Amino acid sequence: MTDTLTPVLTANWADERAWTLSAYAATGGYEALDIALGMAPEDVQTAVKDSGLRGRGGAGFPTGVKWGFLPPADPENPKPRYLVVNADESEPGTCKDIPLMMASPHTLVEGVIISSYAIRAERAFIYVRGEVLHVIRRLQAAVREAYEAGHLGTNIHGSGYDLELVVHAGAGAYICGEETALLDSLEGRRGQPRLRPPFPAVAGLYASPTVINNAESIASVPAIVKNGASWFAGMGTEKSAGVGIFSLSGHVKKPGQYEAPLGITLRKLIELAGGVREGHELKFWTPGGSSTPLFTQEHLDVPLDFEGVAAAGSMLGTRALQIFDDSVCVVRAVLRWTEFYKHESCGKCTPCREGTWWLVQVLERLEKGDGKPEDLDLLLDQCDNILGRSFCALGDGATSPITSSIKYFRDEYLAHLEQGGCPFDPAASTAWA
Ligand code: L3W
Ligand code: SF4
Repeated sequence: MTDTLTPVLTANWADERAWTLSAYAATGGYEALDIALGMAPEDVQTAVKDSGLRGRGGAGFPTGVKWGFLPPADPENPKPRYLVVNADESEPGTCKDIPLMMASPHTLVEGVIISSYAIRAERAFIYVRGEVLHVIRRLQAAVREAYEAGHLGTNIHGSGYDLELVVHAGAGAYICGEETALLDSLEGRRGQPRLRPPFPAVAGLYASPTVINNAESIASVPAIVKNGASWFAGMGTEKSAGVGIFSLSGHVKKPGQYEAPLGITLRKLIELAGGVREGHELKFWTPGGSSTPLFTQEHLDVPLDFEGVAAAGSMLGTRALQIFDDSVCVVRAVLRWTEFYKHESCGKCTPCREGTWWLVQVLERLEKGDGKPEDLDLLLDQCDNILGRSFCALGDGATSPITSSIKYFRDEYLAHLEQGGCPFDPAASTAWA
């Protein structure tokens, strides 16, 4: 594992015209498509599988393995196959797919074409969150350019392969980033999670076999095809191959996206980001967005790969590294996240719909100075009634910041009780929000 930056997806972001087809083509764009179209679809699948690429949307499921779950075509009951890109980026702190699509939309479009070819899909969708109008426009422009250049449509590059690609704007609900809620939304219904199994690979969009992958996962495919599976597998760690975009936000001097091999540490990333802001120390951070248990100073050297983070008690998630220094009240930060989960709960299941409401009530009264001695136990009990009892990962995720913050900062919760409210200077404490 090397711990230096390795720009692959971010290589051309400094070029302010990198989003145009001409700039993309000038740096070898769409050459991977030619290579892929010269291969059998199964061989492209094998290359992605051998590369070790794992889903970049949070769960880290092996991409090539997921593609392999599509059932074989049934001549008795022919069904279309779909590729759906989950670009509904909305996990708090996660800010990698949006800059990727803004800076280099053709990387994603080329990834969509190659991946669709690999799974023999003739229709693909990019589902983008509706609030990011600038991203939607940029993607639509890129798709238009790709059609005009013959990279999309019928008989792509004279190969006989046809693909239609639609950019679809969601309506701004966090739950639509959950893959089955996304599919419901794409079908025109209110986005709520479906029971799995069947997984989308078997019965997804319009009940047809569907591969759904995160935007960064699909955008990684052209470089894998071009440079080879072993090139990608040779970076990162044995089980968490390749490079990924780490998003640093909050109290670092140079927040932004840092593309590095999986397995890099936060200590190194903070160094690259210029350090924690002057006069302060790191207090806590999220390894993969607010749905992943918090880490502290003691986790600075945890390797940021799927196994390393799990062994230390959290999840790599979306590599959304939100950095909080010692000016921040952890109870207040956790309350803000919990308000988010309460607001975004889709309401389908009781533990999450009712539980997130109750969590906010208790955290709010602690922060305001109306807490009761039994509130810490009550919070943990509420979390216990949500975790593992919710219909989807949103409910589980809502408990992560609470249980982990009580584990590492119990004294700070107790100080709220003893001092009749937040012991922090509210101005400093809210500086990050
Ligand atoms: C066929 C099987 N397919 C699993 C597929 C499944 C899915 C993928 C992973 O949640 C997590 C969540 C967030 N046959 C299969 C199968 N699959 N078994 O593999 O599935 P799963 O259930 O492990 O995860 P998920 O439902 O995709 C993702 C966490 O990531 N997260 C991310 C949040 C990110 C955003 C965002 O803004 N982008 O919301 C952060 O931690 O909480 O735990 O495709 O179909 N037998
Ligand atoms: Fe909806 Fe929350 Fe239940 Fe998920 S856990 S189905 S978001 S109510």
